[in-house]
Order: sequence, then C-alpha cells, then structure tokens
Amino acid sequence: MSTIKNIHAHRILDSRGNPTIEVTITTASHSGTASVPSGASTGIHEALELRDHTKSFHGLDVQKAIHNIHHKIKPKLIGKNCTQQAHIDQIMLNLDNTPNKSSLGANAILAVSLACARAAANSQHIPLYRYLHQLFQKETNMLKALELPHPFMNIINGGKHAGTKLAMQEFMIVPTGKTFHDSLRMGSEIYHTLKEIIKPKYGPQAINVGDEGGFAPPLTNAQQALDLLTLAIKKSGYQKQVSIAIDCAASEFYNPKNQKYHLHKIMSSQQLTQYYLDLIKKYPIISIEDPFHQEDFHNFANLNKLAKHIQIVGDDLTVTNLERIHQATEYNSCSCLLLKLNQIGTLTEALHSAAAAYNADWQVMVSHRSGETEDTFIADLAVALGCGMIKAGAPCRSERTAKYNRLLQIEEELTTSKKQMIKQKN
Ligand code: 2PG
Ligand code: MG
Repeated sequence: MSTIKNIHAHRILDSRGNPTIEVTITTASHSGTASVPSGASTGIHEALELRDHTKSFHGLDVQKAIHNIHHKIKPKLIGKNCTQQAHIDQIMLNLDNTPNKSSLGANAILAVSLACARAAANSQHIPLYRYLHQLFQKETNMLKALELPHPFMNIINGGKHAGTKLAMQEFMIVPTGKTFHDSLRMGSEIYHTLKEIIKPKYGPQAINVGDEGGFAPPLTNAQQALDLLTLAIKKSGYQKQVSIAIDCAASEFYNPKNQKYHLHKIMSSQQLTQYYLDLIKKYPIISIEDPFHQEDFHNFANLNKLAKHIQIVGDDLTVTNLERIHQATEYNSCSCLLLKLNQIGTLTEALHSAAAAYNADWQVMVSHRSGETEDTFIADLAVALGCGMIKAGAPCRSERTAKYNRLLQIEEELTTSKKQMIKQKN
C-alpha cells in the first residue's frame, strides 16, 4: 500500500513569481504532493538551492533540479516504502554525496522528502500533523504534546523584503490568545489598525505590502517601526496579550570590510548590543532573531547572557544544520532555533535539528521563507513538534494565510477529537 509507484516533479511559481518545484509521489492507493519555498536573505551555510543560471526566468529556472528528480532520484526510490522516511532521505543523501546538497539540489531533495511524508500520512489515513508527530518520536525518541503554536506575524517589512531604508528585516507581533483562533483574530485586528495608523501618517502608498504581507512604510530606523507596532497594539486594546519580536537579519547590514553594522547609523558590535538592550527596555520585545551576522557566535552569546529574559533566535547563524546548532550550543549563542526545512533539505535532518535544539534546552520556532508557496506543510510541522511558535508572515497574502488557515482547521479537529474522547469516557 505504501510502495512508491511514481514520482512526478514540475515547475510552479512561488509568491515572488519565481520558479520552484512541486512533487507528487504516488503509491498504489494514495498520493502526496508538496512544494518548496525560497528565501531572499539566505544564510551562506544553507543547503544549495539549485537554479539553472540560463536565460529562462532570469537564471532562476529549476529544470536541472526537476531533471535530477526524474532521472536520478526517482529510479532509486521506485519500489521503496514511503513510510520509511529516514531511509528515503538517506538514499537521496547518499546519491547527492556533497556537504550542501549541491549535486542534486536541496530544492529537489526537499520536495521529494516532503511529498513522501504526505504520501505516507495519506496511506495511513491520518492527518499530516499526527504522522509527523509519530515520526518525530520514532526518529528522535522525543515525545512532545501536539500543540497549536502562537503566530509570529511580520507586519512591518524591512531589509531585503521591502524597498525602504529600514535596515532590520522583520517587525512582528506575537498574539498569545487562549486559542489559535483568538491569536489570529487579535493579529488580524492589529494588522488592520496598523494600516489605519500608517495611511494618514505616511500616505496611501505606505500601505502597500512587502514580501511577507507586512506594510513597508518609508521608515529609516527600528524605533519608528516599534512605535507603530506599540501604538497599533494599544489602540486595539491588546497590550496584555500581545508582545513584539524582531528579526534583524543582521548579516544583510553587516559590512565585513569595516566589521560594522550599517543601520540608520554605523555601529560596532558593542554599540549594537547596547542598542538592542535599550530597545528591549523600551518596548515589549520577547524575541530577537539574528541580532549579529552569521559567523558571530560570540556576540550572539554575549547578548544571550545580557538579555536572559529575551529569546535569542538563530536563523542564518544555525541554518537548521546540526553542526552549526552544536557550535551555537557550545557558545551558548541562542535560546531558540529557527527551523526552516529548505535550509537543510530533508525532513529527517530537520527533525534531528529540532531535537538537538530541545536537548540544549532551546525553544524551536518553525518558519516559512519570504518566497512561499500555498503548501501548508509547516503548519502541521509546528503542531507536530509541539514547539508553540510559528513564523508565517502577516495575516495577509494567501501564501501566508494558507498556513494560518490550516492551523485553524487543525485546532478545530483537535478540539473535536478531545470532546469526543471526553464524551466516550463519560
Ligand atoms: C528569515 C526569512 C523568513 P528569508 O530571515 O527569517 O522570514 O526570510 O526567507 O528571506 O530568508
Ligand atoms: Mg531570519
């Protein structure tokens, strides 16, 4: 029933209109489809996204990766059992045999890896989040409770995701409602209140949205963005339930030549550290991602020590890669791992990265990419890992809301099954 009969890959477009890959794996009775996203502020240690570098799609076409799926991966996987995720992923890793998946392409490998998990869940007639929950336990011996995450909603976009002078990339609200439904409602209300604040202040053009659905007003520094968020939260009446998180994506404004950070003014690592500490004092910030550039384990660690009550998130620093995570745990650089499937390229490796973070007493936050597809895999993954946090953009643009809408559905399913269990007990 779970034997792989066919693998079909084809080109689709992501939310930025660039080509990416969608794969369908078919068994005798079922199938599973998945697609892969693409980042803009990608870390240099990420697994390689294979692009054609020909004229087609300005060099971004993925025909080579699709060819690799049909002519290299498929022949090795036909006849294999799709419920043997680790085995399937290992076959692809052996076939690729490079440290960063540059031979087959991490985009090719991941699309197959994720489609395989969906086909397996479908063949067992269980929702994807339940299948991933079991798989995580099987692979890592770790049992987490199924849990709906709090959304980290990026509602002011800067950095590479917007065409403004705002150097820091993401200004997020974190609604912590009693239910996911509540959190989403609060997030959406604040988003629309923010729109009404921005419009008269910066003009109608300022409410155009960036890559992740957040607004991109012509701001120049982080305080302006944080003032806007704080006001929108206050006006909506949610000061008690909603906090703020930022993703600095500092590699993007770090200049290796003078080893300084080029924000609204040029800062050394020490000055930047103090700047963060001041921001934390002034605003309800609970989480800072990539505060320093991607090789700077030391300054991450220093901030992690100085701002103990704040979550320090590793993204470009750790790239969902076990080796980098171990390095970061040695230095004590972070307290949370940003988990991005396409940074590492197989589901099995991503599960082990999550386990390594948990073992180091870190938190885990499942994340989208700035170039997304309609695929909602990460919503199920966040629930399965019981990590309590998902970063999936603003509550706007279908590739973002698809994830949130899937979480609404999962919450309803879990509530119904809980009610049924209670009924049966009584
Ligand atoms: C990030 C991500 C997602 P990108 O830096 O965390 O928000 O951006 O996908 O462009 O790397
Ligand atoms: Mg980031």
